[in-house]
Amino acid sequence: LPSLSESVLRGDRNAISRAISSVENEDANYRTLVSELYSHTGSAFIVGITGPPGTGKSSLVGLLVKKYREKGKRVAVLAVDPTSPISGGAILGDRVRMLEHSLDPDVYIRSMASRGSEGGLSRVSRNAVRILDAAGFDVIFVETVGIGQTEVDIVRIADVVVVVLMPELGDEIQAAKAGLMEIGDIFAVNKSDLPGADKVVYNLGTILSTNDAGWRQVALKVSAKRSSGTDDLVEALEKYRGSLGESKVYRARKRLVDELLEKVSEAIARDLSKRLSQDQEFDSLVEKLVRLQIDPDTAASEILSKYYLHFPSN
Ligand SMILES: Nc1nc2c(ncn2[C@@H]2O[C@H](COP(=O)(O)OP(=O)(O)OP(=O)(O)O)[C@@H](O)[C@H]2O)c(=O)[nH]1
Ligand SMILES: [Mg+2]
Repeated sequence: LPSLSESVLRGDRNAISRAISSVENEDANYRTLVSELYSHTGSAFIVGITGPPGTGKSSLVGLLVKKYREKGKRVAVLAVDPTSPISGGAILGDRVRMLEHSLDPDVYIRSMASRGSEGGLSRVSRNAVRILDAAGFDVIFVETVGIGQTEVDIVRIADVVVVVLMPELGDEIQAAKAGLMEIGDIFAVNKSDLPGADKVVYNLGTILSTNDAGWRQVALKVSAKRSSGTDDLVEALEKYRGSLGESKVYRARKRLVDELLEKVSEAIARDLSKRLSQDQEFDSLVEKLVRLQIDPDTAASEILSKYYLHFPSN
């Protein structure tokens, strides 16, 4: 019998679903699974789709899936919902809208809702993307609602970030306020069938900038309702992908450095607090603090040096 990871590598849908559930629940097998699949990742184009609630992200993803299918690409969609409960209406709605793709064996759609610890969803999404990547999907769309500091840090998962806005939001200030200007590579002003889209694109145009890899942010008008502008969007995505070149490795490296640092610091913090809870010296330092016999910084540096760590100097 082939192992779960072997079945994922063959693109077996059932296996992919089971594997994603495994990383979603962080069950007993998930680490083995990710370690077996990891060397098979790295070839998918990971497209993050974010923006305020209701701007048409899912509708646009549906159309993008269609466009990439026409190019013969295998496409996966991961809809990550950090707020709604497991059976959230929005997710159900997304499923219905995606129904036309549901019979296509080269399209895989999965919704994930928030559960567990903080930062857990980013970790889970990252691993879910790895499974889809290893399963051979050419393009992976990751949809998240972007409202300022969301739990899912899409920039740290995706190769490119599309921010979806709409005219009804008022003006580009909304995007700036929500911190979306920094994370977007492409701004898609959706619902351009409604009045005001040109103004939003125009205003965005005045605040677009060039990132450190030399990519100039672009703003374009789309309408998921009328299926207009999506060719331009695909073209922008492909242009972006083409521009990545060597910097794809550079960006991936940056993401991995972040991930590794995060993992190690989390582990240190957890391990340390476990040890400190059983450390009598810690207790006596607390006692001294209470009696004003030592100040907090000195106490911290004492306890840290005991564990071969350093209190950061300013
Ligand atoms: N007029 C108009 N309505 C649109 C367009 N695209 C999407 N909508 C509508 O906007 C609503 C939200 O669309 P979704 O695709 O669910 O938006 P979303 O950004 O995925 O929403 P959340 O995931 O809940 O944040 C739906 O009622 C869509 O039918 C468009 O181009 N024009
Ligand atoms: Mg949606």
